[in-house]
Amino acid sequence: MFYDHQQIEKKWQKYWEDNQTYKTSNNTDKPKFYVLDMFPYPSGAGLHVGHPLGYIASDIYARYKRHQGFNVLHPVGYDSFGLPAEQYAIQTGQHPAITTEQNINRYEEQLRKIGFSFDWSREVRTSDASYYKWTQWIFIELFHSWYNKDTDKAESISALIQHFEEKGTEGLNANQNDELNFTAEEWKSASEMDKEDILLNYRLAYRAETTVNWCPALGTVLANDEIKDGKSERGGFPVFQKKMMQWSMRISAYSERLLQGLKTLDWSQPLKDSQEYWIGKSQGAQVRFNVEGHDEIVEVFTTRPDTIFGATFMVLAPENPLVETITTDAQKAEVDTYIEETSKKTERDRMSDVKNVSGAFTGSYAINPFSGEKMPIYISDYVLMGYGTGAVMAVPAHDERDHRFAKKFNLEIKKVVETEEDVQEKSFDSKDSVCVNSDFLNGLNYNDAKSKIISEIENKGIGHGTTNYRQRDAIFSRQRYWGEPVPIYYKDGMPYTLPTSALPLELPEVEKYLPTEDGDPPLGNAKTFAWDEANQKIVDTNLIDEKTVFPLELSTMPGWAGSSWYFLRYMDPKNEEVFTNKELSDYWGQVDLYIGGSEHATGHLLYSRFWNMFLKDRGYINHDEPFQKLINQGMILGMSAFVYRIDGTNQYVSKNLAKEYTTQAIHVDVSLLKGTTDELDTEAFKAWRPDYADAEFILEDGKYITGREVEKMSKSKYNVVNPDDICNEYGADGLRLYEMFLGPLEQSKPWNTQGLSGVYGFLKKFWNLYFNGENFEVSDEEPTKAEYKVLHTLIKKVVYDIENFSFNTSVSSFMIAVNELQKIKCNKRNILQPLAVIISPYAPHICEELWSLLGNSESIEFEKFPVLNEEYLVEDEILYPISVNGKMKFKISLSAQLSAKEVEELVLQDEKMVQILDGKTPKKIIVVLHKIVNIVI
Ligand code: ANZ
Repeated sequence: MFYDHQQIEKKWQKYWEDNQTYKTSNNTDKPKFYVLDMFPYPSGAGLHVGHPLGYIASDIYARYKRHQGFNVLHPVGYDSFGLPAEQYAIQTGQHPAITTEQNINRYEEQLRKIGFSFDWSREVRTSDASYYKWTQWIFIELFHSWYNKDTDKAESISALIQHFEEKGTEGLNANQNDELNFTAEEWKSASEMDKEDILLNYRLAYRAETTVNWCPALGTVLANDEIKDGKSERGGFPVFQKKMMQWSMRISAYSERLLQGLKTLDWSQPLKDSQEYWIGKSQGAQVRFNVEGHDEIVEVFTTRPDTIFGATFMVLAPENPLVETITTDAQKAEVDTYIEETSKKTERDRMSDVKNVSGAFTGSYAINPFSGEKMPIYISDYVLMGYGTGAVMAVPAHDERDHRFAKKFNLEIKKVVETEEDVQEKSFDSKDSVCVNSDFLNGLNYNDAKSKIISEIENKGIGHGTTNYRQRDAIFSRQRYWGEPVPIYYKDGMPYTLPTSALPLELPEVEKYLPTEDGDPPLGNAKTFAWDEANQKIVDTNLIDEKTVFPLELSTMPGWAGSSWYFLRYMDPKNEEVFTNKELSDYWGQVDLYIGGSEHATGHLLYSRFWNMFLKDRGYINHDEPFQKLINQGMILGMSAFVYRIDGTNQYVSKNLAKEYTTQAIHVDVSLLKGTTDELDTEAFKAWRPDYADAEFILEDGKYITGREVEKMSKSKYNVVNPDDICNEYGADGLRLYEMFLGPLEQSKPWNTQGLSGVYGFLKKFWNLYFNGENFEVSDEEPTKAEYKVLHTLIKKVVYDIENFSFNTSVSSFMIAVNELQKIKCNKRNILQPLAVIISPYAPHICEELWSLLGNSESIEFEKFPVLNEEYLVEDEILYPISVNGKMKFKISLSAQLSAKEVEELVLQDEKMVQILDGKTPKKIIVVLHKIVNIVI
């Protein structure tokens, strides 16, 4: 019977939509299971076959869990704010909302074609006002919270105010920007402005001066990856490091919890390692050094306080505010020039450039509190202002960067030899270092020496032991248009949150998506974007009078805001009263399985864990960690194709002749190849682009053969394969099976269209099991043991595979089972009916069709997954090979229930054996039960 995949798939996709088959109920007594995909950014290019890989895996798992009797939440949505739509708007004037809508429609159409069991009714879009209303609400909550280190959680800012009113800062243990000290009286007599200023020091969403990459020509702050060699990637304009008032998120308050939480998660070790590295916990000490002739002190953070005897100079970050006060007149010019140079480098450049040591002397000296010696104070860009205290004590004999610096500036190098490790440790250049021996730490191992020196530092009152985290607070403002407006207005320059009743603060219309002439972000172009405090509404910008009408914040939120909590919104996507009802978030709880790309290892997965912990602290949800199990799917690689242009001509030479010329390899679109071969359709190539219209070709055997290479699948490499084309030709079921069949989920693997026909052949064979010629025909006869064995072997294998996320091996088992059933001509209902259920998570359309042909009126989705009966797997008969003097002579089938003795007897009675023995008595008989019988005569 003809397997008409197109008609079948269309029919079932319509059925699922009409019957809302995958709509998830919140009211059920079934246990819950939450399967989530990292939601896509809908780009203009649409999906290629690499995108659905993870979605197919999670869909199989979701369907499997439904068959197992779980209430499965398997939603989809769009991360729809972001740069590409805005960039396009700048070029074309097209409103990003329009492009975004078009892209989403295209994505939805493509996703629906693949037959995912998403509950479409729960779809969210981060750029919808009904969604970002709650992103803004969370921002407001963060603004009104602080981190209490004693209770180890975020608390309401009103609790902090109460503390100030009662005790000032006494007994306060908070996460903050600057250490402040004041009494309750001082707090009470402070002005409202001063109070607000103080509170900003503690808020979890706060405004502070931070160093950013500023590009004056583009009028915007750029992210590190938008800069190449100190210039903007777009336009090549110079970029400077600049201090700007920016919104930040106090994620650093959560560093320890983010670290500890990892232990409770079922994530891969490399993923945990990268989070751990990013958080970067290090234990050491903060030590204060006096500066000769100044009242100022230099405070350093060191992980090796035990090396303080070998500290011979100090290095400050060029941005350290102390630099200005301690630099002598004689050194001022040199120091200023150096600071100016540093401002052109990004932090990343500063960290990665370890070869070129540079710096300047301030002219001042610090005093080593242990040796009493003078230490010249330098500035250098290898010391970063944002880490530790922005200053280091340099120990050139023990630290590589300090060593390079000492060599360059001809500074003293002293090796400290007191601990066992020190003796073993290789010095960078032992010849150039003087050894100092401190009796104080003599003979101690590294850890003991470290604790001893820390207590001594504390005794001397010059510092204390401390833990530092590399993770910084996250900058939250973007000078962009296409993002969530920050719900803040300014009164006398001080930020205030909008009342939640004013939410959503809608993104205003603007004429231009570029910064204003005054250098304000694009929202500065909006005509109606001011807050009327008296009337509690958004009004015309011209009305700003700083009395009752105030300016609103003009920057927008970063891309990660909306994606940091979307998994909670899916639980209750339409709720207008709250971001998600508490009972529902209790019911759905953690995401049980989260699948997505490894590129989100440190960004999204840290920010969303942080927001989730915060919402837990404030009592809105009940679980600390959002994602219990996480799998990173591998990448699908494309097979790029190349033509070889002879330099300076428009002549193209076929691959195997190219060595004879000087050529340049140029990507060609893989759709220009003939069928599934490497041969270029030269006419199609000429028509591809005007540049190639009069291309000439040097052929081999009358053909132009392209070069092929495996690369990341990407539109820019012209190697993308569109899933729509595959669905048309082989069906969504073919695509789904094939993507899984390609290899283990977590590995990267090349896409090779040739393998598709094999999978399609399997589907046809599977289909035909249920047909006799043109007629659907299954028999109600009881299956044989052999038939049951095929079925139950498959159940055992597939259950194991799915539960271990080994989807590729299930596909091979399907093929084996279908081949065997075909061989034994099985058409029994009791085999074929459960078979359809087993295959349905992978190939849902064909299985629904067969299920309905089998006479069922409900969707196959609600059928229980077949249960394994081990009895069918017990072997009845064993086919024993009989080996005589090491040679296999014949085989004999015997009951598996027989003992070794019984097997021996039956073998000896066998007619063939009697002939071989020819009256002799065997010297030895060895029966390996269920395997083989060895006889020596
Ligand atoms: C003396 C010393 C001796 C150091 C030694 C290391 C080795 P992690 O592990 O990353 O925390 N450091 C401190 N603040 C810095 C800053 N703002 N910019 C650049 N470097 C900074 O590294 C901490 C170590 O890095 C500190 O310990 C300090 O150098 C340096 F044999 O102090 B150490």
